[in-house]
Amino acid sequence: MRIWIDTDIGTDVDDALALAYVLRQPDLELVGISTVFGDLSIRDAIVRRLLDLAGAPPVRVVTGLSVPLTDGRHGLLFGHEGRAVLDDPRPTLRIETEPGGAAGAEARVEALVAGLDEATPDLVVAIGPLTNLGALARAGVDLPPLTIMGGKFDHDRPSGPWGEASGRRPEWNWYCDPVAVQHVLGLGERLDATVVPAEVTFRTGLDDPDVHRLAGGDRLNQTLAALCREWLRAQDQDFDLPDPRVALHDPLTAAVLVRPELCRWSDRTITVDDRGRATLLDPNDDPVASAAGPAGPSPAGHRGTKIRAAVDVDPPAVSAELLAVLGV
Ligand SMILES: [Ca+2]
Repeated sequence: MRIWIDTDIGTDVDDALALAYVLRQPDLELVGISTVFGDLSIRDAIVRRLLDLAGAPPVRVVTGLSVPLTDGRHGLLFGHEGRAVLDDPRPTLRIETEPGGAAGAEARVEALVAGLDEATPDLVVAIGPLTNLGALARAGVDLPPLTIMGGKFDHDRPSGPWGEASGRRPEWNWYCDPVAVQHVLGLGERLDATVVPAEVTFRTGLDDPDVHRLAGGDRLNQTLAALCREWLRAQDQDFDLPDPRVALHDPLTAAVLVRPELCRWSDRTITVDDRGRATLLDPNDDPVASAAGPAGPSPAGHRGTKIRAAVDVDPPAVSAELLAVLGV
């Protein structure tokens, strides 16, 4: 299966773990990568460093859009990005205008179109804010089938690093650029999307012995272990979170391409509001759907989009699959 990854690699360690998984999973062929959201010089450099550490064959890396399509949202980094993998990284923490202005943005969208056309992926794994894909949808470009990490459909199930209080907080990727999500969902019947939402992904994780196993592996795995520890340190010291952990949001989203049995799946009809809060429009008798409560406001002219969503996961099987493919 030919895979393109669209990623905000560098903030949470899970994008790096997903990239390594795709590189080492023999049933997946990585044919291209695009970066998105914030200081992309840092994200591009991390991609190239990990490709080098993996001894991967040359693969195209396309620099995407730094600034969300949504007014008032900015491209954000937190300051720890690049540590443990780059020499002396100095990320720009906040980007409010697209580098090169409108012409720069247009050139990067054209580069994305050209890259996807040449790479002919069977599928795009979208593991960051949907800015790049939303810009393509807005430009009328047909997208390959998507597998997306994002959204939260069960708002009553606590999920996320902020614990109980985060129950009604939108999921990060979709919060960062809700207009981009609306453009992607606005493709309607032209969209073939599988979504792995936060209430599922937050149940997965690597524990300390797992990270220790990575540290005993090859250079790529040693770097992944160092990135895991940097992410745990950032959660503890920079974000002051009570329960730092390495959740496997993005590796799970990649792994279901070859191991769909890691999750239980259901067809859904969803909409996303202007804050990035997802709502199910097909409650039926499903306990997950009915827990989401009444449908929220729909974007103008948008009556919901059919997707396939993960609704349950086997967490130990996810970490076991990741570590097995990474060879530790
Ligand atoms: Ca990500």
